Amino acid sequence: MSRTSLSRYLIEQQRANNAITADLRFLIEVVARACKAISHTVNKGELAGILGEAGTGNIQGEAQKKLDVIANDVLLEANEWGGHLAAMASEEMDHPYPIPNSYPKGGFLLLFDPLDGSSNIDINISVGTIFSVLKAPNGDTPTEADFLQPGTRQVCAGYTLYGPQTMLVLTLGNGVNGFTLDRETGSFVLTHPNMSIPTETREFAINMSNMRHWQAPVKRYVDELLAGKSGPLGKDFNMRWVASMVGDVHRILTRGGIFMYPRDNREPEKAGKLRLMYEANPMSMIVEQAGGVSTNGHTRILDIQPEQLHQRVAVFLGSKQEVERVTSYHQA
Ligand code: P6P
Repeated sequence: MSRTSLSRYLIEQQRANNAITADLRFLIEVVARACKAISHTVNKGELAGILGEAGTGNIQGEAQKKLDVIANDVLLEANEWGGHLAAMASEEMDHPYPIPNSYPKGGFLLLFDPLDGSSNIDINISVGTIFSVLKAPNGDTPTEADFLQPGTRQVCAGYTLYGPQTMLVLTLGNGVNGFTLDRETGSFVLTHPNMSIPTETREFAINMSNMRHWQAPVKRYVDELLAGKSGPLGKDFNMRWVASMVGDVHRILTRGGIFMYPRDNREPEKAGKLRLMYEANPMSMIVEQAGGVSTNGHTRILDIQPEQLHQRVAVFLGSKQEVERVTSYHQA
């Protein structure tokens, strides 16, 4: 039997479940096409002279890689003309990008981290694109304030992982499905239907080099993980850290685990390293739709009312049992 393409999956979702409108289907297909182009460019690497620094910085104060800028431009150019968006926002742009007046405007806002994990590009480790879709306000050109909607208002979220396979993982709010890019046909094909995160796990992901900067609840929890079978958790744990959130989240979606990027005392004024609007919120929607849990140590991430477009947040996400455990330690 032939596999289901992304296009067929989206048409069936629109027709059978009214899960999406024709405009949202078109938006997702345009984003998927842009991710194919990014995948092609990422795979060229130094052959195209696109590794290394761009010589510019973003609002996060981070040096931009050439591929950060290229991926951002690919997503802008692919999405600005279609008439399905009112504006876009990106980790790589200080302010939202309004759809030019020369194009029709639509009813959605698209937010993205165009190339997450870009510090891995030059060492040929997996990177990815993360995207989130919100409804746009009626009428005028959206302001930054129009983007500041809690994660529960997302109509769709997904990521594309540029790894040994290029995979697009998507949720429309009714489960999580994974599509693998078939380079011979150029189609994303449904290969991982109804992805689900096991409630329990023996694997954790955190950057251990920051241990001396953690706050007490995180130190307590990680000490218990490291204590293994003879410790209070009564089992041994393994550790992984890809340093690409997309890679760590995909592993957790595939076999369970807990991913942690807590706030720490290096920059106590910052809530954490990861960004709420285009990293934590889309990943939290995906994780919850796959049966997992995602908090900032205190509250459900999707319930957080954003105050700034590029605000940061602490992230604990993945297998329900472990995320609830470390979250409970923050209440103690
Ligand atoms: P560190 C990539 O830069 C990123 O934003 C996430 O994708 C990743 O999980 C994290 O930062 C890695 O941070 O401090 O380990 O380099």
